[in-house]
Amino acid sequence: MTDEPSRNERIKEASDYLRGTLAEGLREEVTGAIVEDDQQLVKFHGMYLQDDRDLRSERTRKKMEKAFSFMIRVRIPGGVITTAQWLALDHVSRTYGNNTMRLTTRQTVQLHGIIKSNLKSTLKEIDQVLLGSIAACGDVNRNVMCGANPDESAAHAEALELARAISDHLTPQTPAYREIWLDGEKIAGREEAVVEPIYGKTYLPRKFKIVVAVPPSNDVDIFAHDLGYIAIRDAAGTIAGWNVTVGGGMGMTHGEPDTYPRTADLMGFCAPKDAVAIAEAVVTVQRDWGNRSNRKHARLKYTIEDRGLDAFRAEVERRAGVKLEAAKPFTFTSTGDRYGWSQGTEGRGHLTLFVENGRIHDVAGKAQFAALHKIAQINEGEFRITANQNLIVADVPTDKQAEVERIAREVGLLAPWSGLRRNAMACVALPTCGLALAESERYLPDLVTSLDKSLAAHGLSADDIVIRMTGCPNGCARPYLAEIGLVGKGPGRYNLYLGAAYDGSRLSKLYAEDVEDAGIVSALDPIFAAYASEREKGERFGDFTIRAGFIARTSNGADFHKNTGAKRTT
Ligand code: SRM
Ligand code: SF4
Repeated sequence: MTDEPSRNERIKEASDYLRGTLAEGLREEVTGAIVEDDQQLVKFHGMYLQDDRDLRSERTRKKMEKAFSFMIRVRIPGGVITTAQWLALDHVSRTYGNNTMRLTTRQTVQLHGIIKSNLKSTLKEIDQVLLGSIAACGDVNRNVMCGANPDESAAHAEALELARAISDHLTPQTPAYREIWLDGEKIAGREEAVVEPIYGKTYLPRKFKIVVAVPPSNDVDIFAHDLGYIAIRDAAGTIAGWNVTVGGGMGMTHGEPDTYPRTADLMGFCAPKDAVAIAEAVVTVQRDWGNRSNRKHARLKYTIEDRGLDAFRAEVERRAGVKLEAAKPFTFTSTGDRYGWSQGTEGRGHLTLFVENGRIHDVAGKAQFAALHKIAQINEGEFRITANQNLIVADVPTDKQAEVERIAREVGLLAPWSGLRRNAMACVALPTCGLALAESERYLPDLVTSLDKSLAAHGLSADDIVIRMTGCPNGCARPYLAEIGLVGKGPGRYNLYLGAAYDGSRLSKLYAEDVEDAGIVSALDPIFAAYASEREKGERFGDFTIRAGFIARTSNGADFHKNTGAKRTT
């Protein structure tokens, strides 16, 4: 392995703080695409060049260029968006996009299908409601997540404040976004220390993800992220400080065992006043210590594996000028959302809706896009996007609650009864994701219907079991933290993972390889049967699969690929 900087490092270095030739490429009318180096840079501006993979072979046959368009990912710290902002995104999706909005596993909205010539108009409209897409993707800190748990209103407010403060502090400072997309004046020739005081010219070695969790809910899946904060409350219920976690991540590559998912380590406890300084220090240590030659080994999780947690903590403490205390006790109970109404403050209510795999569109009998448009008009408050791709209509006054509920119910946005579907999540995959090896979002709903039949036969329909699917091993729906994880291997084929913890604290392990549709149901059916008859009181499905001998326990990342222990087959 060479220590030469990777190609992406050279692109960043030469980009003049993320400008590259994007402005020129936008003016180029002979193609709907942009040049290769700019395809990497545009990610830092929150966009991906994609093509409709359903149309690829037809267009190749007709000797046409691929059906190129862009995906724009908006930056929404904590997933909290005003209904006015929602309506603006709704409008740009209908005007420039593909008439859908996609809630993501990082509490943001993605708009797909925007052609090159409409990018600037789209981003200008988004800017008018004080939203943007800078750093929603790329080698920088991404959208900062915050537990959406509607039952914890007071703590949620403090957690959201921290998420927003960290997000603001770590937003890239380059004027490139404003110049290119919003026709801002070109500001050139400033010193690096002024342009990007935290990131410098080459930004981070890889993407970086931060979350804030409010126990007992682990709805943000804190252990899947580079950096996390767990709210620790005092006797009065206010936040006394934060446990800090580092080194989580999901991505891996099939057949490459030195790539693996990893759950974050607890690094210590910090006072509220030090939380942002700790974030900056963690980011700059990773900036300087992270691997810049091999992008498959460039996430913080590998830096921590390579250098050790103690050395990493010492360097963070030195840079932040803060001595971390020992982590405080906390308990997480689940990673799921709490559907239905929750009581807010001042008589207002929060309604958590079920949005299957985060896809909001109007299909026959289920005009969910239109319904949410109506709800956003009625409720002049906020929407909160959850890390499970769902939506909370927040702060609904008493006199509007019945109407909001009626509209949501009519289009199937209230939570389904099946415990599996309530806890299901799938990544986007085909047709837009260029990395997908198999279907995910378009397939999981049908698979859940088949699995529900099997669960019903064993009397398990109402049991909460977490299932997640991705179209490739990158892990965008965090499948290795699901009690049932399905990861695309090739068209119609999936690897089946079992044994993760319901509270999101333990990874799963590979149970069966290359399984197809009916094979998934027949692999799981005997395990459901055994769970129904042998489980102990309150025992979760993931824990049961380990105790009953179906799968070995994974202790952490490096252990993920080791298949230790006997496997019970029926
Ligand atoms: Fe992701 C790449 C979609 C959350 C790990 N992810 C992609 C791309 C951009 C494909 C690409 O690079 O060309 C996908 C675009 C699909 C499309 O057509 O829209 C994509 N990721 C998504 C979303 C939309 C999935 C979803 O269904 O909601 C999520 C958007 C999050 C956001 O709003 O910011 C999304 N991605 C995640 C998560 C989960 C999370 O962040 O909590 C992970 C695992 C956690 C982690 O980062 O370790 C994740 N995405 C990846 C990876 C693997 C990274 C790695 O360390 O190996 C890639 C590929 C890469 O970076 O090379 C990737
Ligand atoms: Fe695409 Fe793979 Fe992410 Fe799914 S997990 S959205 S297939 S990159």
